[in-house]
Amino acid sequence: MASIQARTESALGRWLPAPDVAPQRLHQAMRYAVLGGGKRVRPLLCHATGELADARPEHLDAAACAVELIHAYSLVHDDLPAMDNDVLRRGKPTCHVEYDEPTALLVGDALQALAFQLSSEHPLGDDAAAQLDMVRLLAQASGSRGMVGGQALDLAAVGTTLSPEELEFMHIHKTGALIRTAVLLGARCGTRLSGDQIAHLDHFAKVAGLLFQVVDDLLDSESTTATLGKTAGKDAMQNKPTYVTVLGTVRTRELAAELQRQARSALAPFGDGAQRLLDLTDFIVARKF
Ligand code: GRG
Repeated sequence: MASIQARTESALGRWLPAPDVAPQRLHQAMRYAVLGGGKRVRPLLCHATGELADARPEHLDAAACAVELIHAYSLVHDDLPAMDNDVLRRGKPTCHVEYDEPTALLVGDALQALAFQLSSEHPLGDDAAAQLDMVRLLAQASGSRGMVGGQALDLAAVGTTLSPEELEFMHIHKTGALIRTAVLLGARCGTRLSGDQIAHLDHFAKVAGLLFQVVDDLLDSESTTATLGKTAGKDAMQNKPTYVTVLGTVRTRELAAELQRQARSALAPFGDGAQRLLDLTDFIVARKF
């Protein structure tokens, strides 16, 4: 994990515009928002799946970094006063606090554009038609039928109650869509996997995305700001429905355990080859931030 995290950090550092290139302040803010923090869960999933598919590491770097840039943009925009209004992210002041609101808005816009430049400019595999479809997948997962749609539902849910099904629908989009795409892009960077095998991985990815969010809700309600590196208890403070408020802590823990079992069993057909994805599933559950 540490070597993929380091590899991702260095690839992101290379692909982000240099801090001394004009407009310097914007480029510095982009680097501030992306580098030196974050668990890099999506790149880790992309590389682990790509290994199963015999993908070339340099192709996986481009796919993994494109997903991570979309993720970083979403965090910068989510933290803005118009949305979650948060001052702490990855243990440091949020982008709009360190810089200013207009800059943070532009940072998110520019990171999103960079993700699509990267995924269309650098080879993600040896087949141009497959690459075009991968760029399409990333766009779909990022947009109104994916992450942005989930965020719209999240904002609309403030002060309301949701059924468990509505909550799941929101999280499958807000958090799950990009996690799923990290896995699918990893699989598609290689050529070794059959359609059936990709379908198993897709099932794994959907469950893992939801599991990630269920654990996130538990952490938000049970952990501290110092450990999380972001404001703890934010969901309750903002009167947002979460798994903890909808199901209660005990049932949320049971749900996490059940999703962890489902994710592991979706990987069973791959035997030992899926060890890194199994380890990442356990990491998603055991993580402290
Ligand atoms: C603003 C378009 C737009 C979308 C925002 C992802 C998101 C949608 C908002 C983030 C708010 C949030 C707490 C979501 C829950 C799950 C999540 C994505 C947590 C943060 O991801 P991690 O834990 O973060 O992977 P690091 O910092 O490790 O990269």
